[in-house]
Amino acid sequence: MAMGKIDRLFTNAQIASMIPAEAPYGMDAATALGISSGKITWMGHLDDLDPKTLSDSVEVTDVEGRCITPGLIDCHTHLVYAGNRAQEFEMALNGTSYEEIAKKGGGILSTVTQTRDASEAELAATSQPRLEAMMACGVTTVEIKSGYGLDLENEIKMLEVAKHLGEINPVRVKKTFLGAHALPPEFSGDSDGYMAKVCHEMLPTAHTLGLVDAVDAFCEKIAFSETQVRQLFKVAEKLGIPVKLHAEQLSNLKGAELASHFNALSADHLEYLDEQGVMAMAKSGTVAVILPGAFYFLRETKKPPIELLRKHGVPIALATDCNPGSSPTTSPLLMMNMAAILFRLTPEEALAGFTRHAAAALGMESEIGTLEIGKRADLAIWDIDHPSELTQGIGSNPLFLRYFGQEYVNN
Ligand code: DI6
Ligand code: FE
Repeated sequence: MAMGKIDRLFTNAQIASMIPAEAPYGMDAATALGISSGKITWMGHLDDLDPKTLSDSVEVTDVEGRCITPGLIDCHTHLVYAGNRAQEFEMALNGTSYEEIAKKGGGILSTVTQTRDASEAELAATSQPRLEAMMACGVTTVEIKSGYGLDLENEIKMLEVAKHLGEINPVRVKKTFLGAHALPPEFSGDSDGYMAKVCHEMLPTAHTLGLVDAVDAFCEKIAFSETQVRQLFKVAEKLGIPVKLHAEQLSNLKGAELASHFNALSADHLEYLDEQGVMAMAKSGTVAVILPGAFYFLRETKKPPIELLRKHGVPIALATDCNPGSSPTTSPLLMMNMAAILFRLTPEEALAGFTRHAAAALGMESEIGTLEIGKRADLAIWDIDHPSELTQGIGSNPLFLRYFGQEYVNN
């Protein structure tokens, strides 16, 4: 066998491969799964397994009828930050809007101040428990954005911390440069000047340091215009870095169309997305990343156009958007429940949103996101009878164990 003998075998499982097939959840028939050197190399029935393909030291785990899904992928997070914004939460409950808080120098900028003040070690230490909480929910891949540094030194510090967290934890971290998240106070009144710095200094330097897997921006009236984002995306294109965009979260600036024009991996939030934007995304294969946590927390009432996304065949991913201001959560499972209750996603769509489609939103669909021969052995094993239970529970966590590559992690 080209990939080596099976060194790890899970038996007696219900395998929800999430491969699009006629069977719901891709639960075709396989009840056992074999792994060699961190990759899936065999799926089927134990009776059909040729013992010669097993390594002498194979470790076998009988999961006693439990459900195996692909490890969850959180494709949109701002997990690295310092401090918290509980006091703004209180202001919001007293009637101040998110936009008003941002204009008063609160919002994103208050996290910027706290993040700038933190050392690399402090930032890593304060972010680590959030990553642990995600792993405890079955997450095996997480995207982490910069965007609370907003200058060269601090954006790089954030990306270094994200990279470091991926090195010291059994989880895959993808790093996204979000220098164009908000206007830093020192550039007040000069957003073009800041965007020029982002384009010509910050992004190229972070890229040269190998810290940028994708480029993101916040296209919104309180952030950056379509023209400014276009400028950034042109630079990303030249550097060969894929793009994604916070688009149509608070208003419709046609961000999704712009992102699609640059063949973006994803356009995210999308509450104010219209059919033209949906069609542009369908054409470019851009994934719609829906963030129910931010919708819920900001008490938004305009729902993302799920029916239009379905109609035009745009893949729908879900993510936590883990951040201190608009979505303070580390629970993909809670997001799946919210997506079902608030937006009427089916439980199968919700799970696809944290597996197959999330992989596509990171440009990693050939490596992760489904249980298939040749893909990484990133598994979540759940103490449930059927995968619909993952979406039905409100804040429950039936994770039995998580398997990441060669490491066996029992949470
Ligand atoms: N949209 C959001 O919901 C987050 N960023 C963004 O562009 C909010 C981030 C924060 O408030 O700290
Ligand atoms: Fe976000």
